[in-house]
Amino acid sequence: MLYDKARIYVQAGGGGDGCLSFRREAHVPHGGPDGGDGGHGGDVVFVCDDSLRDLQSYKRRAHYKAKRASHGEGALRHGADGPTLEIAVPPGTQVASWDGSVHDLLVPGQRAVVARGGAGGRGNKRFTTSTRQTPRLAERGLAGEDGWIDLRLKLLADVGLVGLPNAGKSSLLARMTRAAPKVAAYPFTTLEPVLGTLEGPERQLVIADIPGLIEGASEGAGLGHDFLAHVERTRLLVHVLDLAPVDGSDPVENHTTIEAELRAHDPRLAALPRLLALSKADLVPPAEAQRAAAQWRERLEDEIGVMITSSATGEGLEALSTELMRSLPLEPPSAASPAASDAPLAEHRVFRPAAGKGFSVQRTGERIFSVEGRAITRLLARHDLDNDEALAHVEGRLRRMGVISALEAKGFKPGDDVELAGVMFELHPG
Ligand SMILES: Nc1nc2c(ncn2[C@@H]2O[C@H](COP(=O)(O)OP(=O)(O)OP(=O)(O)O)[C@@H](O)[C@H]2O)c(=O)[nH]1
Ligand SMILES: [Mg+2]
Repeated sequence: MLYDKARIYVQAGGGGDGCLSFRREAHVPHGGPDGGDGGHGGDVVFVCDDSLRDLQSYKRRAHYKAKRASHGEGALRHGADGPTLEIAVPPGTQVASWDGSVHDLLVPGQRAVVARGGAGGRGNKRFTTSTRQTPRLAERGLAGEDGWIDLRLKLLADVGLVGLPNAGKSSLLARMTRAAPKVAAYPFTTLEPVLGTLEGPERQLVIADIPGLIEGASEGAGLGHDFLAHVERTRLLVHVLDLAPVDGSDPVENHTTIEAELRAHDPRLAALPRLLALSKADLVPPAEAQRAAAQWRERLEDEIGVMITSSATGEGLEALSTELMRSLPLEPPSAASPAASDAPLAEHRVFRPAAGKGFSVQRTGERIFSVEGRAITRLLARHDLDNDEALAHVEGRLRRMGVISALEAKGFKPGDDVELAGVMFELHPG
């Protein structure tokens, strides 16, 4: 079973608290503040690891937490940063974060930071000013970012085999490579993608065999839809078309069905170069196979290579291999594939803007106000509000941020209740 999807919860480490401390030495009468800063919390980072094949390990465990940082200490000792938590995923994994950002991890070693550790709090030494020589406040560390991550593995293959169920895709893969996919005389034999390696004289190509597609596959019918993602990153598709379907269906209609499903799934898939492999040629007289091939060449206006193949006799398989090697120029699979090129690599992706500065003020009742915003939340999270000096500092910050004047503009009077990021205060700005 190929585990190609997982959903996990990640949490970056919290920042360490800043330290409130004063120097004490026998022969120094008035020791100054010497509280060190807290460390930075550990980030959560996904790392592309080619020793992994699928997302199996993430089925069993869903929560991943980076360690928090150490707190600052006296004598200006800063807390140690929390270690980065690395989560290894196989090449081809797409990491979709709760905030909407998407990272494609294709190349071993490639990294994507998905959750940043919380900033450390500043120690009291940093709050020394000309008028405040003995600051009795220090900041608390901030919480790390957290949220749900959707992991989706999209196999990295050079060539994808597509076609109706029973068309002979797996038989082709089995004949051309050392892969041993299940082959049987009924539709939907293949239940999950299988990769095989085609050995060329100078290099190898990876071929992906996916479950058969049926009409409506792109909307979820049959098995194929989920697996179309696995051919998204190929550079060429081989459309396998049964020359003599046992169910008596018309190959022309069958061809149209598959092409329409590819388009409906993703226009980029439909835009991939294509070869048409007319399969099971041994089941029809050679002249008939030749005639069919000529008709297909005419129908496709020579835009797509048409080959006659038989996995039973081996006819045309050598030619197909040669054609695949010829039409796929040497380059690493996937990274530069047309289907994947729209999505920038993770390392080029800008993460997200730093803390917003904005806040909003509202009057919520008679002499009651509320102030919200990311900066407000961070400010409050940083301070111990039972500490008078810290509270005075917070009020000073609110004033400098323009929060107090915004409150006054809404009719605020000293002593009124103000809900700051969910906590109620009776505010007496000095
Ligand atoms: N005579 C003959 N039979 C073939 C050939 N290729 C495949 N078959 C038969 O066709 C049936 C289906 O072949 P598969 O390779 O399993 O087809 P598939 O496209 O992988 O089918 P799904 O996995 O169900 O989508 C099997 O019974 C094969 O033995 C061929 O070249 N000649
Ligand atoms: Mg199959």
